[in-house]
Amino acid sequence: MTLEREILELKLESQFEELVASMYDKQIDQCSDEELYLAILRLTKGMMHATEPNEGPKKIFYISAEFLIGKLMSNNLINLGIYDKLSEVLAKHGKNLTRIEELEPEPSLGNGGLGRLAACFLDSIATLGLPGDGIGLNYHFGLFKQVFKDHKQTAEKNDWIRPESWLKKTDTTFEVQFGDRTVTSRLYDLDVIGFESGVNQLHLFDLESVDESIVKEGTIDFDKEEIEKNLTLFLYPDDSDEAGNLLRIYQQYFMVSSGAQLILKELKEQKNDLRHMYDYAAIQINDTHPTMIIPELIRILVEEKAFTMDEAIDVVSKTCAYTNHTILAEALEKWPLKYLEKVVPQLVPYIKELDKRVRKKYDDERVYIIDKDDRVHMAHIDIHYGFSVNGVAAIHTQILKDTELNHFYKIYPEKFNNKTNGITFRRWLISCNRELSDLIEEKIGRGFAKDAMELKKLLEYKEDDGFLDSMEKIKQDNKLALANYLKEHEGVDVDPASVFDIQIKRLHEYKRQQMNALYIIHKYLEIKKGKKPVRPITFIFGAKAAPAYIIAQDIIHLILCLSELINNDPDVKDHMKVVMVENYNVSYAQRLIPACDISEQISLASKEASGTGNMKFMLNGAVTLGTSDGANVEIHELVGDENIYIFGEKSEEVIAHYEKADYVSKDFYKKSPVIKEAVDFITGKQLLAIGDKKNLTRLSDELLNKDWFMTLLDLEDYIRVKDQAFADYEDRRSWKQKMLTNIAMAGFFSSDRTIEEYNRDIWHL
Ligand code: 26V
Repeated sequence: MTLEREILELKLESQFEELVASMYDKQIDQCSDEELYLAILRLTKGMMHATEPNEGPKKIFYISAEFLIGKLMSNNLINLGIYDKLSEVLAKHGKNLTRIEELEPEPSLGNGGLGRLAACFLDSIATLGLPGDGIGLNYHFGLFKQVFKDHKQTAEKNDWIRPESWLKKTDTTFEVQFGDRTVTSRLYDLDVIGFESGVNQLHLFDLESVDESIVKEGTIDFDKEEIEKNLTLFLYPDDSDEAGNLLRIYQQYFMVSSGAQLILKELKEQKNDLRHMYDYAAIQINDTHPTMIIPELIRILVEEKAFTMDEAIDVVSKTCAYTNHTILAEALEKWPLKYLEKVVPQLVPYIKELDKRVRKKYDDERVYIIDKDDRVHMAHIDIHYGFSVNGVAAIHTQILKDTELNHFYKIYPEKFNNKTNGITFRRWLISCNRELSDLIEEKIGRGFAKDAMELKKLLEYKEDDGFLDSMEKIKQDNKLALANYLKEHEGVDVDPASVFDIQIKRLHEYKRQQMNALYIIHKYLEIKKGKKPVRPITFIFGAKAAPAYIIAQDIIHLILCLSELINNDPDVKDHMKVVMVENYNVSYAQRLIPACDISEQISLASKEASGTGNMKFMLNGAVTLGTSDGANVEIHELVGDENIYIFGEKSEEVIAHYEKADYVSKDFYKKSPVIKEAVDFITGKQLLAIGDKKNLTRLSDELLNKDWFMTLLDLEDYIRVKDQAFADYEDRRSWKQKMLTNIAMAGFFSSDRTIEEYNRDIWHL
């Protein structure tokens, strides 16, 4: 331990005691957990405030509609280097830091991977000592809170903001002008502390006139037209109708206008020459949601800073870079021009000008910004008027180049680059699986916390039974802890000696939770026929579905009905259990991932841009069962055939099915008795006795008549390979070696590596 650290730790105890005394006039042992939570919050905020900011000549602004930061206490304490000491101090007074942390409300400022990636990136940017701030929105109720009623998902608001929180209200306000009104935005800041490094900021803008009371109790319903009151209440409100879509555009412009004003204000304060903006700032546009920052910056430079149009376009294009996170057509934003005319009429002439310039240069409708139906393709603005376009895993970037964005790739090959996603090991190992992290440290030292590639050193222990056993013991303890938690929170008994098979991610047909459900039906029927698995299996799901996404709701309904049927069937319940956890979120992920044996990554090949859950599971010693999609491909390359279970058709084959339109799900149903039996079960007597006929029939019809994401195509291969994985699990020594290889090879997926690449190739800070 360095002298500096020793002094810090010595001081910490007295500092905390004094703080508690000054706040409550009590000693630590006399305080409630709530009181201690607030004291730790104050201590941590104070220490972060006192930490040097990361500084340098150029700064990255990461602008994103989502920052799925999760609870912050543990992470901030770890990054400040005081987690263990504080834990010890509290324990001395009979207090438990883990229990205290439970009191922290979890903000849900993101949907899933895209938002969580942004949060991991902020951690890595700060850890690498790079100057870089996030820009986003301060949604009061974030994404909804999921509550199950009658085996269906219902949505309630998640109010996470308390009088005392990590948020710091600032004096900075901006006017944001819309076509039909002007509102005021106020800046709230969150300190982002790097691991043993400096501090950056997450800037979250809020609507000054926001009114929480317009949301009806126990729902997420509110008047979508009351923009002055609702603008920052929810993340991505229901976009199934026009009012919802307009609200999204209002939100996006609110973020972009506030963000642009903030960036220009900073540049001015530092007396930087706007004509060389790109020497001082890079703006990373996280998916298309913040795209309007491009025309907005151009507009400001022209109208307020006396730039010519050519100059403004040139400067802005050299400052902005775009990350694509999906190839799903329905997720690529195309706003009707008439919506933009209503919400942001001041941007429309600029968007038209940008389109005109494209049309003058390229005689190809596919690259126009405004299409023949007067829809504005947001990604096209980013690609033409940004200097970099990146995908988020090798295969994803390749698909962008070869098919989805091929006509752009032909014009701008130099702009395209890949940045395979990553995760922060501080949260996804050190914080969520302290025992494993300590075991690793015992063997190879603590270097891996900052240089993740050091994990490779673990390969030396592949034949070390002592080490393999310790690793297995930790997994077993984590499973037991999860089983207890599930008992308490979901009211279900699971056997900690069973295999834990986990699929946690947003609910979407392309992610194919329905295929997993069909496997479960198949297994259930086998057990009923007397074919019992050698070891019981626990199937765990966690997923929220967009409220307006009907089939996704039906899939949740199917899983919840299966869970009801199976967990109560006396012939079956000792051999398998199905659990769908309620309100899956970051904190839940931190409990589930360390306890997982088999990580389900079963998207239809070509559809999952990267996935990041796959990386978190691998790092915690789970073995992947997956398709050749997203980052699974890179995991496969790293760990080799022996240490992963890959099945299903490859992306080229899938893409060819779409091109030829030759996939007919009914054919698979007719040809395979196993498939037929499983699909028929969805609308069979047993499930209809539990569930809702309308939902189950609709889902079954969808699978038989459309099945756009080709569930039945891969089902038989999925069953075969999954059964193989369960069989191999019984060769305990070799399974432990698979676990070890996965952990040891996970270093590549550190978000520190990803951010180093962004900086090296794109930002040049
Ligand atoms: C958005 C929407 C919005 C409208 C309706 C349907 C729909 C479907 C998907 C999306 C996804 C938006 C982009 C996204 O979240 N992509 C995720 O980004 C992660 C981080 O790069 C990546 O790991 C995931 O594979 C990718 O799905």
